[in-house]
Amino acid sequence: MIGMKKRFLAVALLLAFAPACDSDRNGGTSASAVPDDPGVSASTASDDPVSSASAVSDDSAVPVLIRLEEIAPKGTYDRPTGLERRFDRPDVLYVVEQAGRIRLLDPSSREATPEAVLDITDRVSDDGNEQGLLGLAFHPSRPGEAYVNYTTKTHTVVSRFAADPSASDRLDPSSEKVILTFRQPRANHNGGQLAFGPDGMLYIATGDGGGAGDPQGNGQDKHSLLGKILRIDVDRTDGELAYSIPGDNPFAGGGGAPEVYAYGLRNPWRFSFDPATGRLWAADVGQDRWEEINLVEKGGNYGWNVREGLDCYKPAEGCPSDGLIPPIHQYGREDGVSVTGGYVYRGSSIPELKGWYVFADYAFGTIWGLRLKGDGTASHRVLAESGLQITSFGAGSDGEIYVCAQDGGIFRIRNG
Ligand SMILES: [Ca+2]
Repeated sequence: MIGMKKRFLAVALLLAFAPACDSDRNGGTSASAVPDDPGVSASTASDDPVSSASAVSDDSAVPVLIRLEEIAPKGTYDRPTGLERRFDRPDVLYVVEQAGRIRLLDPSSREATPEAVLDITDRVSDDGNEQGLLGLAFHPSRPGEAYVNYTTKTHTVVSRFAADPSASDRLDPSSEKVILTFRQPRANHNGGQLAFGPDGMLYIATGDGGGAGDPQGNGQDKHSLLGKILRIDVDRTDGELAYSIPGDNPFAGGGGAPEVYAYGLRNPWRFSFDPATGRLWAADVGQDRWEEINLVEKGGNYGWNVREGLDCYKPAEGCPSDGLIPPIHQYGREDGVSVTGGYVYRGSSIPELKGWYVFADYAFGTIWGLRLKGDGTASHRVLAESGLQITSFGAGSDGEIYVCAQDGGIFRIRNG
């Protein structure tokens, strides 16, 4: 556990990294650790079979260190931003490329130029560092149906593509149906993750719209779609909408945008559902100090831009805490500058890692494991220093976790 003394060091590092904070999705942060605050409610923690089964008070049951098995060498993919799967094709994966392509990944055959499943580079803008094709989710029961999240120069677009009738492995670029689109005031902080939850709803991560410190206050604005995790039902339309609002969304009856599921987020860069517990884990990239891991609950307010991690942000002192859910974990500038969220490990090749949430720092390349303890707090440890710029993770149908590197390499986490 990192001590508070490191915060002094973090101040110096903060100065070094500060100019980068607003120009990319990197935010920064300093020190550590498990908060004294009630990070997660006891009821949330107690229904986790993993944490309750391993309710130990120390970290003696920590997993072994891991190694990264190269599945595709660098240069195979073009700036991957995600790695997804569809339920009817358990043996292959789909790599999302920032410029606007989706390519197959067959771990059993190392193709130098993997087949393109979809190419929408004609409508995706990746001019900005954080723009591009940022998310993909296949429908959980109609596998030929894909949902993507990308940016144009001015907007986020969430749309659906159908299978190519002449080649069911491919998606038909002419079949695009825009589901939801909204303006992005700046090029950065676009979120972009898509995932279907255990409830069959489509969850969408959006950033705060960019600009240092969330100048428009989007994170706390319940009526804005920015700085949120949204939840929509794509199986039903509603009047002009290409989707419908789940009846139990927090603001389905008013008080905010009905699509909002959770708010107070800055730039949630990758979220995932733990298939064993249904929990939604989200990493939120920090501004100047703290990178966060959050357990996201319906209607939850994760604090930005009132707070950055556990600290006050606006106002800098005396900020309120009522109703704000602190991160389950945060780390600071001496440990990294931009968190990349991952997955809870549910594979079988590393038994000691089962139930641990695996995540990384994009710039430092450190990969951590974090688990909930019986008391609802979290403990974490370094699993590997990868030396990679880790843009995203992915989980195979077997629960094994994959790593996407900025240089186009793909790796699988293996027992060290
Ligand atoms: Ca927060």
